Amino acid sequence: MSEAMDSIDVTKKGAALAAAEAGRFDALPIYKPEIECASREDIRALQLEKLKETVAYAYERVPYYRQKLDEMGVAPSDIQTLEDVRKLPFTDKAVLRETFPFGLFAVPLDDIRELHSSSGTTGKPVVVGYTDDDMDMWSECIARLVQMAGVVPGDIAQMAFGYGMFTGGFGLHYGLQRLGCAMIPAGSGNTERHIQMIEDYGTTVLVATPSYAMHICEVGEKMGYDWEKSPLRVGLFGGEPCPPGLKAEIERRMHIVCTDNYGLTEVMGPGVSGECLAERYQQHIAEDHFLWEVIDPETGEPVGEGEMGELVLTPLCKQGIPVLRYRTHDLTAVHTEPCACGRTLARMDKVRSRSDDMLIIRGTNVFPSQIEDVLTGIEEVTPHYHIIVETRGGMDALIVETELRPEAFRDSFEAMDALRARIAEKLKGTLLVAPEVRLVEPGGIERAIGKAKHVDDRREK
Ligand code: DLL
Repeated sequence: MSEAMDSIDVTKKGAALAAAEAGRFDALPIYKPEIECASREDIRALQLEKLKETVAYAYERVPYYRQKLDEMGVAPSDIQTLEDVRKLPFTDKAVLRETFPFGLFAVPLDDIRELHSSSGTTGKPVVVGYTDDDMDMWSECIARLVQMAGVVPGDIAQMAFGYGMFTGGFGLHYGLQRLGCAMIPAGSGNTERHIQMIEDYGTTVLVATPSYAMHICEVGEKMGYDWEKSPLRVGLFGGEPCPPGLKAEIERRMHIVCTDNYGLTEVMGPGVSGECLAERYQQHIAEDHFLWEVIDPETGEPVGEGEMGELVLTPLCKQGIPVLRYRTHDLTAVHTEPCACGRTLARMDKVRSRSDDMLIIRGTNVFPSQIEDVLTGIEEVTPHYHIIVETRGGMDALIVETELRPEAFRDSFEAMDALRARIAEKLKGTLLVAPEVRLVEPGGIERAIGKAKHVDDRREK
């Protein structure tokens, strides 16, 4: 532990979190300061060098990109500045599906050590492959972000993501081991056993989707488990949006510090960005491995610095599958001013919505995150909700199911109806569409053990 830690009161939370709470970010170790704290000029120079290599590599080795660039009249040597990335074609999920399974691979299968895939709901899955070097880079990106989140070597980390083809389980597993943690590969599900293991093995770090962490919290409370006395101190969340209200509720009820990390299968899996302990609603991007752009999803043109748009990522020097300008559909804004934690890596705002999860209800655009924000501001209901859209008499009908907290439950029909009307009114004020609100009894909304599915669009197509 660094000398700067000596003056800090180390609580159950552990030295790293205690330092963060005291605002002593100088006392927190940084995994790779030569990159994470490099000057913006050095980061951009490194990105340019790697971008040139990536484009040449994709052109040489992937027939799809060679053909695409030839059609566009672009040669790898045309990439002379970072802005030249705009000369390159976008890649979207459809391309990865059309080339299923190995069409975009740049190396023979002999050189692939691991395959993962993302299922999606329709069509073929997206398959990605990692070489030895890719695996090494993946583990390092995650080691960096877990250290950023207050995890330290010697921590005992319990995995509540599913293993298997999902990138979340193995990705975090390798990265936590790289940092020097002991892994408990519990996997998702069997919630009571998770709680028992936290107690028996002295687990200090829990890796889960925020939805599943909330469920683990509730099941523990029902079992009479005292989270305050639990050895657990860090929650590493990812794989789905983590609204501020949900995060605050989990932190309060489980007595842990939670951070969020982001990534997607097509460009690597988890490890693209992670939240530090200073700036709690943004995530540092591993810019030495990912070139980011933020574009207007309609026009494909870049938006101004710090403005909200769709995140586009180009992994830099990934060997298994080089992907150029991947359109994530995730909406965020990126900021480059220095962070109090000492890192200079750009920060992206937490992803709350995707450009493709917008619902158009009777002509009005509605994002599920807007509904979530209204509900988290109402103290009588839990963070669990479900949105149904159906066609009634040829019109769109929006139904919001929200779950009552046990203490908010009243015997009187009038009291419940008044609450329901108040929630409907608040939602209408924000969405400009009148929803039907259904109050569901405590525990009545199905819990997710992975990513929560909040929307059920049953409209006639
Ligand atoms: O969810 C990778 C991952 C696993 C990241 C575990 C972090 C932790 P996919 O299954 O391909 O990969 O889903 C990727 O999930 O485009 C986002 O829409 C969403 N997503 C992932 N992490 C976050 C996050 C993994 N922290 C898609 N916040 C992405 C918001 C997230 N959305």
